[in-house]
Amino acid sequence: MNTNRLSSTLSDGLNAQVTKEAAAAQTYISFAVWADSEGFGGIANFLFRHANEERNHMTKIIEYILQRGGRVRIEAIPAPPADPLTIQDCFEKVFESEVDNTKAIYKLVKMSFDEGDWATWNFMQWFVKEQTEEETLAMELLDKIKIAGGAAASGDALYELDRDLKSAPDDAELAQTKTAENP
Ligand code: OFO
Repeated sequence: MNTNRLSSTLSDGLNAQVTKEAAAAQTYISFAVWADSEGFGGIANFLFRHANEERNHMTKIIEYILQRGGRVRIEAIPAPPADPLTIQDCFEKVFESEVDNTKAIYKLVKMSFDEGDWATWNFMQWFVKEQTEEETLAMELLDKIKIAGGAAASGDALYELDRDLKSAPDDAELAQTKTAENP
């Protein structure tokens, strides 16, 4: 008896997303290693923590596929992109990578909608919200580097940014999660 509740299209799509989340984790790790070797331990710490979030996303999808009786395929992870040139370049690449991942998530949402697979559609809504948070977080990084002076940021400004990011929260607060009592 076939107990697999995922279509082969969605199974392929979700498995591809498993690899994509793993690739995102590798990208954050490689940027963290780069930042650390450039002397930015606080930024490295932030990026390492974020790599763990990406691994959690990967695990979340793996668990969902298994829950639905599907087959998980663990595949090769593509190599991370080249090292950033500057902290600004690093944050720009983080933003681009998040937008790219958001597009992949939206495709899965559309695929599940088109198939009427409401369980997967419902599961994917968590990722839609998460990607909004991640894009906001990446935009905040870009704002911070802009305030620090962008590509021409001084040593002092970068020092402060590095110190702040060491203890910055991993999640961005979304306007939609605010309430009148807790604005
Ligand atoms: Fe998995 O959220 Fe970023 O990419």
